[in-house]
Amino acid sequence: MFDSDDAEGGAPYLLSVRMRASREGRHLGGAERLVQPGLWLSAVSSLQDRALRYGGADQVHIGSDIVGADNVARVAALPVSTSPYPDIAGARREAQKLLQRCGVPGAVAKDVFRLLDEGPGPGRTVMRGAMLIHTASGQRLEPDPSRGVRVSRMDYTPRCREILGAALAREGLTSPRTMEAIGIATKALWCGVMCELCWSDDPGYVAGYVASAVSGYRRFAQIKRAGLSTGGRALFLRDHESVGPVIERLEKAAVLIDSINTIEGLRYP
Ligand code: WAQ
Ligand code: MG
Repeated sequence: MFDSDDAEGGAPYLLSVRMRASREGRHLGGAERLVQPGLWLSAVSSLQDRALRYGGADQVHIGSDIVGADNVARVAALPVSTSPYPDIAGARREAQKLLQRCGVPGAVAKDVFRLLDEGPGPGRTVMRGAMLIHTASGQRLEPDPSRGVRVSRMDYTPRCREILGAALAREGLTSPRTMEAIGIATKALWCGVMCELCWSDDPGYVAGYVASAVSGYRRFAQIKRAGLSTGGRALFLRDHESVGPVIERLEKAAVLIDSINTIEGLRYP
């Protein structure tokens, strides 16, 4: 563990900066930062870079909200580990086992794999946010099935970003997607989500993960077939969890990731 950065300064508020990029009205992707006021412009500029990486964007929106510093929770990043299975079948077997450990029945897990392969939105489209799924029954709970639920208002402190980034780079993990995904998964679990399954809708990005309190962020080098423009996120909720407050936290609660468990934690378990 290391202490949270005092170097961040004690401003009474942070800025939540959010980017979304689209082409011909179709969502390409989004990303976000949560920063001290002095880092606002560099956050905007990093999100602009990120938007241009999608390629083909014809519209980029970047907006900022002010968040009172007292309302920012500080959490540790989930420990990260990589599955030894390099192939899709092995990855999905392990992913299903990890989900089952959290109470997701095998049949529900398989259904969700199929949804992510086909496109989980209406008419087999890609969603902008995540599916919310009732763990036991597999029932879909997100109010808007094409938008889904966006996990929002989370970021790393500058020092944590640096340390986690360096640790991931030592494992050969240099894509900004990995850090972003660890951030999303960390916040989702903090909000009361039981476990998450994710892979990208980018046809060239075949890695994915399961995140849960028992497995941490368990990464699979290849969990989808290359060339598919489908993917998404499934956030599983416990039976008794009421959906409204979880959505409110996922979308609105501000979370700063200020520590990682240990560098060795990257090889957990
Ligand atoms: N909140 C909820 N859902 C989201 C969010 C968000 N902030 N961002 C993306 N999604 C959903 C949406 O449905 C996208 O279609 C889908 O997830 C995939 O998004 O190397 O890059 O940005 O360890 O394409 C996972 C592996 C990469 C990372 C995931 O997702 C690694 C990825 P993408
Ligand atoms: Mg994408």
